[in-house]
Amino acid sequence: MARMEPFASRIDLGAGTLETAAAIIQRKLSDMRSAYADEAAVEQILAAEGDRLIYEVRAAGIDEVEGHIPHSTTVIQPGRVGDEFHMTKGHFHVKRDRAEIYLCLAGQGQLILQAEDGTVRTVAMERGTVAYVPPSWAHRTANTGDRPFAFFAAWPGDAGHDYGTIEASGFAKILVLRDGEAVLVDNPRRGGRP
Ligand code: PAN
Ligand code: ZN
Repeated sequence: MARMEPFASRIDLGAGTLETAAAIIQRKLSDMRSAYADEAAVEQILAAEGDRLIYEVRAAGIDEVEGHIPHSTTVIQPGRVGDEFHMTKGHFHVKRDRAEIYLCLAGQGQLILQAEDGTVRTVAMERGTVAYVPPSWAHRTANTGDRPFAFFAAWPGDAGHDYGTIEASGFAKILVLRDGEAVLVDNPRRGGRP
């Protein structure tokens, strides 16, 4: 591996964002149409109000190769699509045995994890929560609050990101607002995606 100069970044601890980022990725509702269970709600939002920013990832720009520890911040805007909370696309790591660490910096949300056999778990996150994504769990985060939900993430450089598995079948469960509470319910579209 080529020698790399040491460096430091700054995180705005109020907003929970990397102030200087080598790469910024914005995910809008139109980028993740198939991620939400309520297809009609997606189309209704796009028609009525146009596109919507769901989340932004700011990455430090570390090479995604073995030995490095890439890291980033993610900010998910508050809101819902139908009754499903705004969330990230979610992914497995290509190398399934690569873990990850999340540190919540702002807002409130849930980390939703799914094992290969479809088992789903959630971990509540608020400022100061360090959440561990163990090897072999797909992971996504959802904003369950009314402010932006932000967290720092660091993962092994050779983990890789497999979005296709989740895009194809979705998570077995979705996080929705029911009677004022965030609850996990069966995904009505699981396995039945076009
Ligand atoms: C995170 C995620 C980030 C955005 O840095 O990449 O929160 O979520 P998606 O990648 O699912 O769009 C991470 O888990 N990296 O491995
Ligand atoms: Zn990951």
